[in-house]
Amino acid sequence: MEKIALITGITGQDGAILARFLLEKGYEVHGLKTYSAVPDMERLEEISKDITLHCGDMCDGASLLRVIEKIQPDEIYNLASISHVHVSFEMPEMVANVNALGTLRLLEALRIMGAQSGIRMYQASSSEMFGHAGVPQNEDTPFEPCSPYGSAKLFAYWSVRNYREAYGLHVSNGILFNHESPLRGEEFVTRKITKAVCQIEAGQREILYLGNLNARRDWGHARDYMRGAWMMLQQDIPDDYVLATGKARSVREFVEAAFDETGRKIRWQGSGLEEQGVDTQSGQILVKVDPALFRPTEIRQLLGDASKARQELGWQPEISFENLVAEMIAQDRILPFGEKKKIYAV
Ligand code: G4F
Repeated sequence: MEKIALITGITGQDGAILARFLLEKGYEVHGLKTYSAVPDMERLEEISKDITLHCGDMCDGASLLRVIEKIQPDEIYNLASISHVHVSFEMPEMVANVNALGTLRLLEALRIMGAQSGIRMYQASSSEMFGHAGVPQNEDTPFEPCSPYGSAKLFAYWSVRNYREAYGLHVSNGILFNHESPLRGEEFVTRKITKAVCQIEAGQREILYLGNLNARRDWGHARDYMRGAWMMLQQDIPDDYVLATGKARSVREFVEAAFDETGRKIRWQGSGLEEQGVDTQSGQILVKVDPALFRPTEIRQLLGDASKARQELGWQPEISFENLVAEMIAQDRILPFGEKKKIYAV
């Protein structure tokens, strides 16, 4: 019989990628969609006929229970979140409500349904929870979050573990390091870079402004990571797993890789707020630093060790960093001027 999945946060990058993955596996896919005056359905356009959306919100526990009772899913993927770390410093209470209490509300709904319902839940936990912890980071690394986003995600993480132990629920945490794709929102650094690089290539823009160029992240491809999320729920025993590539690169290196795709080499000159990225051939200044883009506290480096997922799930990333950057550039090249794109066959 075909399995039924419910995805919260289905309109985001991961939701849209996971929905496609599950449809290909023959699942009946449902999504929770919050009310919005201007619905953000762009990423789901091509599969809109194949999925069923339900109105509900992570801040409304009754709506979560109602949707779960109605569709009786086999698997729930909790991807709903306010996911921008910088924004979490501006709206910490809202972020805690959605990311922390929202997960608690979902767990309460599962508790009411009872462990015998057999529903399995995946929680989108985040490497942001590691914060200032030393690298490499794995399931045993003590968390040291340093943003309201990281703290909220940590509350959700522990709630999942607590409900698993206390009520026997089949709930698992995926501790995912940064994962990107052409569907990534333009407010995140990778997509901001690839879009700007394509605009510069097309002569539509001169300069890319960035914040902390030294920050290092372990960047993988969202398609690999959503496959890993699914693999977690296929385990008989729920558990927590890190998904990561095991390689960290700086924002500066991501910039270089993106320009490289368009045939430009970047030379860095100056330091701190005065640092600039210059085209080695033309001498044109292409990258500058904008202090407004710095965060009140910043994670210097995230670098994951996914040995457990490799050994127990048989998971490993298949898409290289170079191919990720190339795919993002290729998609942003299609329409570099911000028009609506039809790029979602990822
Ligand atoms: O792309 P980012 O905004 O991602 P960040 O903060 O690492 O968070 C992402 O990954 C987490 C997993 O670790 C998720 F939980 C979270 O939801 C999200 O998906 O920033 C990456 C790095 C940061 O260090 C930031 O300070 O890039 C640095 N950065 C430098 N200039 C910039 C910019 N980030 C953004 N967004 N914009 C800039 O102009």
